[in-house]
Amino acid sequence: MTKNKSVLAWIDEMKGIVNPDNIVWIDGSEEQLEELRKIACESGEITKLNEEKLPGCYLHRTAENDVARVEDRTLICSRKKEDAGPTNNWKEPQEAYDMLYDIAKNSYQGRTMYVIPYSMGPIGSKLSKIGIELTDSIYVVLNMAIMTRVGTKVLEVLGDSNDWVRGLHCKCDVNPEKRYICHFPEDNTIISVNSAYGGNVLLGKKCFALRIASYLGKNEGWMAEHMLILGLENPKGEVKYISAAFPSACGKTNLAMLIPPEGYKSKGYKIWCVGDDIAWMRKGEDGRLWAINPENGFFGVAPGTNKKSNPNALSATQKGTIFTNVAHNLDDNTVWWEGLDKNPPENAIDWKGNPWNGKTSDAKGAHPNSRFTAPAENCPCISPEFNSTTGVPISAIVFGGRRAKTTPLVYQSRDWNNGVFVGSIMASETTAAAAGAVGVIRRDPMAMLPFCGYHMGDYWQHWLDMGAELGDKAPKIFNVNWFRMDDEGNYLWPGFGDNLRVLEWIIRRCEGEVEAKETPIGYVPYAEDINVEDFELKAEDLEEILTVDNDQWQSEVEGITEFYARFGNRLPEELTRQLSGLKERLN
Ligand code: GTP
Ligand code: SPV
Ligand code: MN
Repeated sequence: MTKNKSVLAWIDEMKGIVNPDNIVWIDGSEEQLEELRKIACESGEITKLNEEKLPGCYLHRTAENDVARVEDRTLICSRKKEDAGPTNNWKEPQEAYDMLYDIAKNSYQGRTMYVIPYSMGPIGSKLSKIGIELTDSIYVVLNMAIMTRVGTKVLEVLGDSNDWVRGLHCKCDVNPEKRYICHFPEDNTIISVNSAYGGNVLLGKKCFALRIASYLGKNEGWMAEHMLILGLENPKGEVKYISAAFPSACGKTNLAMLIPPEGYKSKGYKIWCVGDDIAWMRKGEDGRLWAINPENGFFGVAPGTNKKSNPNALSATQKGTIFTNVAHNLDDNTVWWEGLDKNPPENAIDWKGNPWNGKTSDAKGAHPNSRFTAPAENCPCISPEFNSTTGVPISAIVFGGRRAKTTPLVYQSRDWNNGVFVGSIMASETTAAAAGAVGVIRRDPMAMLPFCGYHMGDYWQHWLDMGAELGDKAPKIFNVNWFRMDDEGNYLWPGFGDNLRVLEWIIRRCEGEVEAKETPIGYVPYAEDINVEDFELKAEDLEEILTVDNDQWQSEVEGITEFYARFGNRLPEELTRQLSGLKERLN
């Protein structure tokens, strides 16, 4: 399919290691994908679902030990240890290659090597980048064919260039003891062994589009971020774009596809989804920051997705979708997950593959990190700019996380540098998207803790540098928290569609249309400036979630000081200044 020497030489080298029975190049045609679906159905790797209710949809179950990203086994193999920084696991590159090739040796024996040429971003766009993933899993091929743009056309655009990301995935025997997700930023290379789940193996996603791309972005003067991108259309038909970074399973997909509350909808407000997980952003010719979504599909959290919370996501999953680790309803050969509706199936198979009665069982039918892989074009609110090769201009950047206390519903940073500070001190409760404890507060700067491919201190400096370059055309930076709780553990803010009330305030701030209250941490809305039309939220609850509590922030400062200490002399001085500024304002 290609004469590209660098591609052919690398595939030859990998072939010598993994030793496949045969090689199949993915050309991107529907015929080839359909043939692969048939083979995977025959082997039991995937199950075809009800063609009438869920046309072109399939169910897959991963191994019980392989249901989420594994951060402790994810490594950045830069030549120098200090370049990976204190927040990444590191291994010396040659040692890592030796270890990985030893594990990968002959692992394709009796299997087929699938060669997936893929483009992150619209094929041929100057903002896009190309990768080639080798895998022995049809499930990975089918997912990549939804999540990215794959096939012959990608190779045509690549031509004989050597500018592409190598990705080797070996499922091996899914042994968690030998599972490694390794990145070689200086070699444009990713190697993933002994997993077959999501972000560990769909190498275009977190491995390339964030860990490798963040490193490329630093060297080439652009940004790769764990952000959704949405367009907010007002009744005049003007669309303003917002990008937002929340940690895994903290609401990006939901916000990106939000349905406005009735009052807003009837006036003509609308949300357009450009992306739900990753943004690549660059300074455009007009000096503003422009963003594309490098992906072509949604790998979304299933539990909690329903007609009320996210009808657009649900609707996107009604055809051509792969479901992973949800419950299988045997009565009508469909799928179910916690929070889909109040009517769990009685005659079902749970995510572990065991018979399951949703009416009587206490155990979950779907894994909390079960997911759908749905084509972006299925989404009813997909932006007309989704395939734009130039991307969309960003007016506001929003950070956010899960914080039961401390962080108010929304605040605006004092300026760009203060906004970088706000992103750097983000903290959030952990979720099921990664293996490990759930609900523990941890620092997750810019929602990039598990995804930054180099030293986090240098990454912050890159953010500061981008701001200096963008100058007064830089987007305004905000922070939100949909997850404030009362003392009984109930969410104070209803969230979902009502989050538009906050987005509207953000855009009005960008346009200079509304005053705000200055607090030590930044600018907070006056309660009367949050539109509460047709809204049941009690006035005192709104006041409560807009409150900045000095004592809580004093102890927050201690946590930040401790966190910052880990970065030594690679912590930008500007951030030390920002922290001192916050301390002074609190006193
Ligand atoms: P990744 O795909 O892992 O990066 O996650 P994400 O950031 O896209 O999160 P997603 O939108 O899938 O939401 C994860 C969970 O948070 C789901 O269970 C949602 O129901 C819940 N959630 C999303 N938005 C809100 C909100 O505004 N309020 C509350 N209370 N929960 C929310
Ligand atoms: C996340 O964990 O942030 C995800 C899912 O979006 S995964 O692709 O597994 O990384
Ligand atoms: Mn994500």
